[in-house]
Amino acid sequence: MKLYIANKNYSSWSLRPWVLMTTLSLPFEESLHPFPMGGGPCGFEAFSPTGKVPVLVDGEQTVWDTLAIAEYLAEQHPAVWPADAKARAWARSAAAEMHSGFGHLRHICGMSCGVRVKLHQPLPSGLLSDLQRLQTLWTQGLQSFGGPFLAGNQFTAVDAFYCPIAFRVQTYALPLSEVCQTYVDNLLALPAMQAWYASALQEPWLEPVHDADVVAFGVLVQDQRTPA
Ligand SMILES: N[C@@H](CCC(=O)N[C@@H](CS)C(=O)NCC(=O)O)C(=O)O
Repeated sequence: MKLYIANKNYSSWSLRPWVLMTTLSLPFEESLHPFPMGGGPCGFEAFSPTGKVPVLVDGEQTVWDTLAIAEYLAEQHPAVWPADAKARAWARSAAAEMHSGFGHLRHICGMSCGVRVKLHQPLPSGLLSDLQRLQTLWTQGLQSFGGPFLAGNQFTAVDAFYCPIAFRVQTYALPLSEVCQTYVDNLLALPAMQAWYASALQEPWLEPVHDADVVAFGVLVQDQRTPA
């Protein structure tokens, strides 16, 4: 299988299947295509029907969109979703909620793994309501299924869907309850997350449009990137 992704520093959607496949040891070849410097067409149409990443290619089969990739993988690898039916239904709901929701959080706190940003105070009300919903959801999962992952004791697709949030919490120092911060710390400590982060820091493509978006609601306090 070949997984097409964009910059590890910025591409939150790319991270989801990458961290899922890496953590579950599903073999794949990575094909990374950086965003064009300064904006403009990405050229992803060469391999992606939507011009977006991620895209999974398995022989003759092309699968685009993160949720579809998770379901495609699950057909061959049941460990993608929790074994327990109740946990599985909850996990699918929570992953779908991430897929179509948390718009304020995604807009205000664009992913940039290698930087640290202090958000202007007070935090926008939309961001606060997304954070409240996020914590209600995470706490419910962690308590209902026993942790340390959202739907039980195994890392599954629902955790992969929230991995970009872990990097955002780190970048923007988002305020979370102790239970939710511990979950974030667990995600950040995963070998796959550490590997993604290390690569993100070394990427040579410091893209000005993404970098401007990241400080649209705050100020840059640290840039840990060391472009190779
Ligand atoms: N719903 C899509 C979203 C994919 C997406 O927006 N990807 C971004 C990168 S993180 C992209 O390819 N942007 C390029 C563009 O829009 O031209 C999915 O889940 O895969």
